Amino acid sequence: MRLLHLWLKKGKKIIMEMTLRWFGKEADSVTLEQIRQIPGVTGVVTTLYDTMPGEVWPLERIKEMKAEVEAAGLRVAGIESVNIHDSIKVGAPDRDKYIANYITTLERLGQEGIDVVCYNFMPVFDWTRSDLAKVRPDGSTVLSYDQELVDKINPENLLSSMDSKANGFMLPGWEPERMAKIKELFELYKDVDNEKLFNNLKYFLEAIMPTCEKYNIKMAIHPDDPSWPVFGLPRIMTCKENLLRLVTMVDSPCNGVTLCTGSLGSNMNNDIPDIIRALKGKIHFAHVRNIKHIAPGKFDEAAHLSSDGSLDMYEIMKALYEIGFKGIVRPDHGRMIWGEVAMPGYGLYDRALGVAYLNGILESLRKQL
Ligand code: DNO
Repeated sequence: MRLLHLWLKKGKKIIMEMTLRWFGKEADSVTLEQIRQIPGVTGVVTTLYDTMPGEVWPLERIKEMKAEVEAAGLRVAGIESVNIHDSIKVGAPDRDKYIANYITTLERLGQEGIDVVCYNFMPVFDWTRSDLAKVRPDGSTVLSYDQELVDKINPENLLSSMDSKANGFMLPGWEPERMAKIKELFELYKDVDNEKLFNNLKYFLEAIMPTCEKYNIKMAIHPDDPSWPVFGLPRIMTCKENLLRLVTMVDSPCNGVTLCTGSLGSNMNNDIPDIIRALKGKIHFAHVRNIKHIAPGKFDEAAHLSSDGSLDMYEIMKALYEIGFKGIVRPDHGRMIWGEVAMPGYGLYDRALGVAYLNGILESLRKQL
């Protein structure tokens, strides 16, 4: 692995490391062996999928996960995600206990040399879509979002309304254990507004930063997806101003961002290359994908190629390159193509095409700039 890294850092400029998200052998239809064959991919981002937010991760399990990935010739380039217990997000009296557990997990990851942790601070739900398999003219399917449709959904029935199109796979953040107590969860957040959420995030970050600094673990918050409030719940990681507030409110080199182009790009007012430049030095992880705007509050996901969607992927990669970003990058949600049956957004084929395309842009950037 060390040789690989020396190779990555060789040449005119240090370059970013291409990775793929992997959901573990129990849940993922994509294997580590397949991932290893995608040109340029050297690592995966993964997690312990059977742990619940708030639990301490067993050291043995972390070691096993690492060993399994390394046996396939890859490395664990980061964790996506160590999820945050709702008590921390709402600032409940028992939050310190869950923060202490989080710190223990970070220490164990740090001891194992894992140094990027992606997390989110979205209330109740992780990312949200209104359709998990919208058919496009070429027969591929994509995830899509339509605020008008979402406004008609009763969140308490959400899981059953989406499940039929999820190819039998569970979406991250939509675990049945959580959905079973969804009323309680909404109740917990009833007095939490954007300011409280920001304060609770600050409290959490201040508590964990000494540990992160000790082990050089870069915390990379994921933007909210879509980047506006959903189901009346507050959402704060939505725009340049709020991301800058996050990185400045707790001043540590370990406090940073997962720059997710698709999540931030859901809001047409977000200028992604501009956000990237503003966050120079604070981006620890990049999720790079394209989406196609249809109207405000309505978008389809797309192939990674610029001309297939509304984002300029060349300008995005150029901005990352120009700020000297040398962290981990991954393609993000792909279309479902060639008859693949996989977790929506996370099949092998279109994400592999995404990697090839992003690698092509990077090669041309490296040779030109
Ligand atoms: C969606 C993903 C998110 C992300 C979490 C990070 O495809 O990018 O589920 O992993 O928000 O905690």
